[in-house]
Amino acid sequence: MTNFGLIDRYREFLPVTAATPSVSLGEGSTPLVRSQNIGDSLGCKDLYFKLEGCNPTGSFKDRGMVMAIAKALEAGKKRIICASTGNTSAAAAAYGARYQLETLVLVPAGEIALGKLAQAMAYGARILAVNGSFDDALTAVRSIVEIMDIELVNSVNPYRIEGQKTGAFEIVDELGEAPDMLCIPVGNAGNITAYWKGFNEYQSLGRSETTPKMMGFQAAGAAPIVLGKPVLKPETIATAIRIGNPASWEKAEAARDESEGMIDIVDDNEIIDAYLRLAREEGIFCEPASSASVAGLIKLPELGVDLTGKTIVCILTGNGLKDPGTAEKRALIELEYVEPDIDSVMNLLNSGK
Ligand code: AN7
Repeated sequence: MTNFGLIDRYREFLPVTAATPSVSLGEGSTPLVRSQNIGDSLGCKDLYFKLEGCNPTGSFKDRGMVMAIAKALEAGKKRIICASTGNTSAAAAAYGARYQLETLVLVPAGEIALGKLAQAMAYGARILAVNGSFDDALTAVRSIVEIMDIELVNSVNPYRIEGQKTGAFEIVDELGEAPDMLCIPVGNAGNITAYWKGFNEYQSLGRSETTPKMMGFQAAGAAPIVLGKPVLKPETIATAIRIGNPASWEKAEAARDESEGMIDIVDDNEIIDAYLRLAREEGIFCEPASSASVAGLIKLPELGVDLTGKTIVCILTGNGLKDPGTAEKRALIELEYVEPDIDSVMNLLNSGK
């Protein structure tokens, strides 16, 4: 099959009919990589990272987008729109281009990572940089769809959640059982909602006996769910989750409460420490928002959560290449300039530096 994506793989669990067009960019089936160093240092039995940055546009958003686009095409839509901190816009622009839908993305001006903006440009979307936050952009988009014939592809579109729940299916299919805990970054809260839905559906179907505790993590400057009130000016180095008023707020709380999990805070230093540990101890380069899941996991023992003997999966939502600016600033290693001959190289290496 040339188009083997997640709709083909999980068709029976998705809202797909004979009328739903076959849509795929080869998303899903991402690697579940066992931790080589961090898991042991924390004393967990098994720690895995799900590399959602291996999706076609470099983030988990492709899982939801493929489903939203299939249903938009099925409904005869010609245009799509989203607000985005970057990854949703990249995914919308890619699938929009592939299926010839006019794509309009609203992003907070000056606040999205360079790689994501480059993607939206390359895929040829129309990009409106709004003078405001992601939350302002989403509010605008929700009003626009009231008066324009254009499909909303943010995660308030239920098909996005349907597609994203397949991440949970893949984990259970691969491990043969649900993990004890799932650690996941929380921004607009669509993904934690989707994973919880997926784990529950698989359990009802008898594919797993248990469901995991859902451990969500927000950035300290953008933690409305933890604080219990919207954050008007969210601030964090993890621009993907710089969100002050998540659309799926109640559903995230339900996932937390029903699973007996938690939603907690990680600050920017903890996010960057985890980001560097993932790169330097695991060989995994994810974006800062993604490493919030691991920053949170690293904090759990301090919060009194016992990790001994536990099987844990951290969702690494996006690729590190999305945000070269943060790598340059926070993972900087000085280049050592040298002439291209053996003596110069050896002199430099022996200079005791
Ligand atoms: C890498 O692209 O909201 O809690 O507009 O890009 O489901 O919002 C991105 C969110 C985590 C948070 N990790 O997921 C957008 C956007 C990365 C992300 C999240 C996002 P949700």
